Amino acid sequence: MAFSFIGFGGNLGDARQIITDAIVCLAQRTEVQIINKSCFYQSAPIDAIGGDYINSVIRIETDLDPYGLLYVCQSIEHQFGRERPYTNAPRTLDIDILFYEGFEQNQTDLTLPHPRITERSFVLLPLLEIEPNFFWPEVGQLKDFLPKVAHQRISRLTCKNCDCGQQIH
Ligand code: PH2
Ligand code: MG
Ligand code: MG
Repeated sequence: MAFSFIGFGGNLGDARQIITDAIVCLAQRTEVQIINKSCFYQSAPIDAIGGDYINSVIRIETDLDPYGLLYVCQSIEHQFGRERPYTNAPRTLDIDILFYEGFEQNQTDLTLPHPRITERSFVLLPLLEIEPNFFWPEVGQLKDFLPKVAHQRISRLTCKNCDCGQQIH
């Protein structure tokens, strides 16, 4: 059993609903347990065109190996109509494995940890919401990277089960 963080993003269609449904699909897999879910965040597109994104991060525990988990994530993307006409094109659903316990590699089909975690507020803020002291030996405390992304527009959206909703920056 390993823990892993997974990031969700989308900027086509009802992205909040799509991400909610995609998390349900993941939770239905017997090899995946959802441990924690962040709120939804609305973020300006980074290195991409199109409308604002909805983003969220979850922590899971899983019996799947990294490639097994990648396969499951890609099949859920496909199920929700993900198309890849060009790099960073607007999308209904993007599911990225951000971190997989004890696993590091740099391959075109799967690079872990995700190479841009520390550069993107839409990953850092939801991840730190559910794991405020996340420490990654090669990189250090994740929260130390927040000042570098402070210029990226993002706001936490109001959820049903928490009293969030304040503007972050
Ligand atoms: N995903 C990208 C590129 N840019 N920008 C935001 N705000 N949110 C995303 O999920 C996102 C992005 C490529 O996966
Ligand atoms: Mg992505
Ligand atoms: Mg992706």
